[in-house]
Amino acid sequence: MLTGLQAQTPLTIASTQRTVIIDTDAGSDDLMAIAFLLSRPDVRIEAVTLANGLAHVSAGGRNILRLLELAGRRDIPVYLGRETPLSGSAAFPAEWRRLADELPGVTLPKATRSLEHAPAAEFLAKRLTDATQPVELLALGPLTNLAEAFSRAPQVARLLRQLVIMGGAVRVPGNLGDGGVFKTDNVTAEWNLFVDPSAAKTVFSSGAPIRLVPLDATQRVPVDMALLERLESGAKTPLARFVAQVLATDREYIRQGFYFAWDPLAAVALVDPRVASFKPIALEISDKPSEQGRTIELQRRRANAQVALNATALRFRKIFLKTLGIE
Ligand code: AGV
Ligand code: CA
Repeated sequence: MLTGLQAQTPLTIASTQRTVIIDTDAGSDDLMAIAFLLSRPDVRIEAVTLANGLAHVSAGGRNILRLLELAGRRDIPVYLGRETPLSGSAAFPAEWRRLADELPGVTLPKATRSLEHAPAAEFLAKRLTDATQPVELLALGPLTNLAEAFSRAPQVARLLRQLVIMGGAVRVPGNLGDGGVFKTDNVTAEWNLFVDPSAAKTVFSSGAPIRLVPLDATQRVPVDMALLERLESGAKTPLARFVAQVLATDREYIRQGFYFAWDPLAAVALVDPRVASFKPIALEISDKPSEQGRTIELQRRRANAQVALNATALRFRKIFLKTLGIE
């Protein structure tokens, strides 16, 4: 039975729908975040851009095309970014990249269309210049494409309605050593900002209205076996079944306690910031080799980001599962 509110939804969609561009490195939790946003009637995804990170951009782009095919959204264009960071040669572990490229055990339809020809940064710089159509940006991987777009057209950063970023570790340790896969002495950086620290520097000094979802918040929202099992048994829609399958590719990390709702939490925070508590903070990105990509808190400086220092796992699960139609 429809409640009064649900019955009215079609009337309210047009006026309250937000326009979002997603920049992603197409890891398993990126795909969960995108499936979540594809399931929200209050969100209009305008485009997806691929950043070099977990997946290689071309493999990630193909996977996104297939996810959009599954969702019946062949109208959303997909653009590829460059294949390397703006500087340095940091990269995610090869095994993680293979999982993201190949998505073993995930069934998706074939794509019936192609990627766009324009590079991601060119599309972003052009699109964001149009101030009459304000847009929100959700960044789920290294910030390479955004930095490139902001360097091409510096004015566009301030034209953004909101820039939600998953990345950084402000008052908690970094996650480069999680699971012992990557050997490093850097205990302060988070992966996304570590992979392209100069891009992160550019974005954090761009003047964009940043809402940051760092490890401080995501570490409060672990994905455990119970959540995976609930998704596996409760999924009734194609997108929910996809989320269960894609999450299962990381079953081992979930079992070991190294898997968090990183990008899904950022996606939920974009539509409902009450899932976390945000505080204005002035942040700078370190490029010292021993702490490359670290988010450093500056005192007595004007805040350049609203930073989530906490999050509510219960609220996250409720919104995420409900949107995917899981009781
Ligand atoms: O640091 C968080 C970022 C998120 O954007 N990623 C995963 C999310 O896409 C890196 C990461 C940390 N631990 C990982 C990661 C793991 N065990 N497997 C894959 N990626
Ligand atoms: Ca990601």
